[in-house]
Amino acid sequence: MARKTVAAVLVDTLVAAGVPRIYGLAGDSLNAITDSIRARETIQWIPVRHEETAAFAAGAEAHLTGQLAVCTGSCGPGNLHLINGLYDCHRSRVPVLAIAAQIPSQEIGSGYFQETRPEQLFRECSQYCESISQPEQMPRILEIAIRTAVTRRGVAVIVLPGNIAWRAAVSDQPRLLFPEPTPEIRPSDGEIATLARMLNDARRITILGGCGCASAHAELIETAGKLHAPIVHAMRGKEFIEYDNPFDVGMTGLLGFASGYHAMMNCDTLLMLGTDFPYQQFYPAQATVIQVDIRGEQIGRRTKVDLGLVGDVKATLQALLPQLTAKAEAAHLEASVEHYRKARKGLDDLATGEPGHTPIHPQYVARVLDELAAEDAIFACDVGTPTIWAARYLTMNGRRRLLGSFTHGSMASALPQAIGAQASHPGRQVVTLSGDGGLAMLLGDLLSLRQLQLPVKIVVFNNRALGFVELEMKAAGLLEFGTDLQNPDFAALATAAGVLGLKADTPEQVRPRLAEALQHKGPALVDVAVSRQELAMPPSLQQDQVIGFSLYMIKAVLNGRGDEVLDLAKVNLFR
Ligand SMILES: Cc1cc2nc3c(=O)[nH]c(=O)nc-3n(C[C@H](O)[C@H](O)[C@H](O)COP(=O)(O)OP(=O)(O)OC[C@H]3O[C@@H](n4cnc5c(N)ncnc54)[C@H](O)[C@@H]3O)c2cc1C
Ligand SMILES: Cc1ncc(C[n+]2csc(CCOP(=O)(O)OP(=O)(O)O)c2C)c(N)n1
Repeated sequence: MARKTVAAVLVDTLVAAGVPRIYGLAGDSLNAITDSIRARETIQWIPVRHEETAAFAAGAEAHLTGQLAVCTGSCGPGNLHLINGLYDCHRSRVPVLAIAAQIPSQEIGSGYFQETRPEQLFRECSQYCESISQPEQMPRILEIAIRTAVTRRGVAVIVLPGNIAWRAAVSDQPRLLFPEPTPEIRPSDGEIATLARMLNDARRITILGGCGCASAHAELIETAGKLHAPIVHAMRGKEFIEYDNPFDVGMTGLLGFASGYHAMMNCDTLLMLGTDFPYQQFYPAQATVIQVDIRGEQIGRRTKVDLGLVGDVKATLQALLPQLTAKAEAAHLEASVEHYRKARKGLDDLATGEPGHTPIHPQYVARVLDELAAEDAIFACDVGTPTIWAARYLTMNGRRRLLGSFTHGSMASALPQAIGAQASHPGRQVVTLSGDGGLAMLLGDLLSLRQLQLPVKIVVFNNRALGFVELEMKAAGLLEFGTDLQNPDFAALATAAGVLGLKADTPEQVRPRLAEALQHKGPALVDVAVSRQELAMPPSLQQDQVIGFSLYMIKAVLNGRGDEVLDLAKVNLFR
């Protein structure tokens, strides 16, 4: 019997590791791999129009499932296109394997057609990045790559020359077929006792939770209940923390709620659980800070820390809870929750759509979408103002999910992430909140929705501008420049691409068009004409108050309400 090729062993190893599909774009140097996929029914090839889409899609799948997802690109420009999506996966710490095909091995070093150095290019956005230069390395190098991606939660890249992929393999089967290890990681007993003592002695505790709380909802709520602690969340924690949470006081940060900001600033002890919330200015200067993170190297990156503990949030809280004394006083919690109620109402009041009043408030679009979307919808929002609307108006319930390029902060993530979400979750409703700039950036993959029969719903917040950048320019006192977008009729464009294309130009059209799109069996796009200058500067503020205070201005402006400006200025600038 003929020996298997290296590519066949590669594909068999991925199948044995439970990989159901590979996102990519075919090319000569990938032929051995795509040919092996073609011959198998246990793994699917998902063709996209741009390799960046493949990487974002794999990242979305990995985030939603927690399992390894795979993308690939052909040699030179093909795999180079993966890089921005892979950076996003790397920064979001999702287990993704990228297969970077390489030029024929005998040509490496000669400046050959399409020659690049993937093992150097991808090193910075990966946990592991190695080349396979001879058949003897397969499947061992691939298995090390898989184990690294899974255990270190990140990107692994293998570089494989097309000619080596066609060679006869030496070993013909995967070697690592053990179940996924699930160790429990928590601080030592002595550290837990110290943590309990510090929390029992504190008076005004605020919890800042992030996506490290993903599997610890019950423990988090019980801890907050005992400590009478308001819970602020960082953006990537929203989907795991906000729901069924009587202690929720919203998000902090530039896009956050004033209540989240104040709950952090007014505490005497801040308990950070599974978060790497990046903005130093939003941490309290005087409070005692305790940080729990599964990775020791994350501790103390953003603020000074008085107690740093390495552990999984769930396991740590489980060990801690029996040692906590329930607090009697709840003034800090009550004030924070009341502030949140007011902040929430303030934002809800902005999300109106009076008939005949154009242009449409984007907040209204997001609120109606939130109402109409399925209880288990998967949302993907673009970087730009759609991030703001998603953070403020999408209600999480423990079943809904939220995807975005939150840490890498790349435009154009929503459509490709939606492709990965829909491919890996065929029965689920997948909806994007797309910027007009973001959608245009990877527009080619609109075509993939029809080709792959993925019923993704795209909602375009069409403000005819790079709106978020305009806002930043305004806040910095600059004149807007280079932010105009001359857009096509996105609905007509969608129709031409075989996608149901709808338009909403007035507030009264928003609900019926969104409903029609969500009910449509196939892919659909709703082009909504939203206002460009939604977050106007407050009229009561004089120019001289603004100069030099751009951070606080942007914070206040992004908070959505002018009246927050003076409030925040008082607290932050003049103390
Ligand atoms: C335009 C734009 C504006 C933004 N504005 C804001 C804003 O105003 N406010 C905001 O909050 N964010 C904002 N973000 C997002 C922000 O950049 C960060 O990505 C986000 O705040 C990080 O959330 P996180 O701490 O939950 O996740 P991460 O940064 O991913 O941190 C999670 C941490 O948890 C640890 N961890 C993982 N699993 C566990 C576990 N089981 N147990 C213990 N630890 C664990 C990890 O090691 C990591 O340190 C914005 C993003 C964009 C694109
Ligand atoms: C790839 C990339 N390029 C540029 C930026 C800088 N940037 C951040 S938001 C934004 C504007 C996004 O515009 P659009 O998608 O139209 O959304 P809007 O803010 O107008 O709603 C830009 C240019 C970025 N984050 N990523």
